[in-house]
Amino acid sequence: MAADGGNGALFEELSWRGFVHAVTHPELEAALAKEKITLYCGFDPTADSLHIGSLLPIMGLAHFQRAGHRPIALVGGGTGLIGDPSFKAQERAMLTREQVDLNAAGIRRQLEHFLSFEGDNAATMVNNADWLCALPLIDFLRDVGKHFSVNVMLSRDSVKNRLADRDHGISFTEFSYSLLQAYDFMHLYSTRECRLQIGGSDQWGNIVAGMDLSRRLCGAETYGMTFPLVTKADGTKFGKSEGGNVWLDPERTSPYAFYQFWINQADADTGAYLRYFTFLSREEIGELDRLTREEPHRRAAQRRLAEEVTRLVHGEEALRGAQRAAEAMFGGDLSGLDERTLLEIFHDVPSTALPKDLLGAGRTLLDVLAEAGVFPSKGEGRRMIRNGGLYLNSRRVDAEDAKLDTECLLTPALAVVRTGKKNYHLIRFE
Ligand code: 383
Repeated sequence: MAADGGNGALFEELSWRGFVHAVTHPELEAALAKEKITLYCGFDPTADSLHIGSLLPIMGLAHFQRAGHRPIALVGGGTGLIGDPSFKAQERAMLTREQVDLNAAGIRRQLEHFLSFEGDNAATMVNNADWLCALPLIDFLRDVGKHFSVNVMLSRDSVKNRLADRDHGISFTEFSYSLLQAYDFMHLYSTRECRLQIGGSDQWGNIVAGMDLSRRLCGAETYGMTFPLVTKADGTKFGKSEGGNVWLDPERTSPYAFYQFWINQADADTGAYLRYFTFLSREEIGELDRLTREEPHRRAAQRRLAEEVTRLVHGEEALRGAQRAAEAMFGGDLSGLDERTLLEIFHDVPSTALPKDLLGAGRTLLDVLAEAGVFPSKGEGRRMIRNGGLYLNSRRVDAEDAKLDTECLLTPALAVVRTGKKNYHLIRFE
């Protein structure tokens, strides 16, 4: 379904959601209402996964597609070999071709999740290595380079710091980056009639360079639109959690950690993030904003945000797993959670490593747990069992003489002990 109901209100919708940082032409709004256009956004394969910093432009592409426009997702297999210096404090480490290819494949798979590659306005995926890597140097310098003024390039905000600071200067390699991105826009215009490039506000200079080149070489009028940098009300950097970047790859950031990241957002940020990172309607978001104002302690908006974004990025099943893991801390069912998720949930509870051969050696659970320091004494442990206060893997332990065997394990190497309502202790068999 079109996000704008098909009535040409896409631009208004994007503005309401806070997506519009700058546009090159005020006429873009009318152009988008009048016709269906092709647009693109590029992602460089600097790692084998995207992180949530890329989520806003991805949502942007998806909004355009829902409104009937044709999105192109560009993977920078060529530009990734060079490295975009925009607003970067220092020269990037050069990646090998093999690494860039591997990364590009990973990113491509992720981008495929968010767009539809079928129907009238099917999305396409391109890799700029396909045309950039084949450019002949002399022709490039003559035909493309001639249209770039080094004077203008030196005045760009995006490289200012690098020019001022000799210790962190800029190589010719990185300095030439914006010519390559400019070439892409011109190439996509001439081969696919692509008329608009979108990107984060850090991409303004590169986008404008591409429009300029398309005008000079093809006589084309193209557009640019940038999104804001996502910020947090408390001034700290958005998109980092304890472990660093929040990645879209479930191997790098588990769906549970991903879900928790969104659950933990501050009240002051949640409304903006619902607009940015979900497709919920204005009515739904308005209602969630009201709940944040009137009963913030329930965190209904954070919960909905976490639910929507986790479903979008990881799918329904992973969302259920993350929600169950989140409940596990409060006495919920632990069965079916994998070892990695369990270690994440219980990363700050006391844990004891025991030798694997203790399992099935005829020792009682009570003995072993007392030795592991789960209770102060065996007597205390006994009392706990009698009072129904000892749980193993979320099941109550009723027998004082219960034996320690493989039945006591939750995963091949883990058992989770709970005493009382929420005192956890992790037992790792090694
Ligand atoms: C390469 C070739 C093009 C068009 C764009 C590119 C990539 C661009 C870039 N983008 C960032 C990246 O890849 O470096 N030169 O990490 C980020 N983007 C998007 C968005 C953002 C930008 O992928 O602001 C955040 O995610 O534009 O920093 O022909």
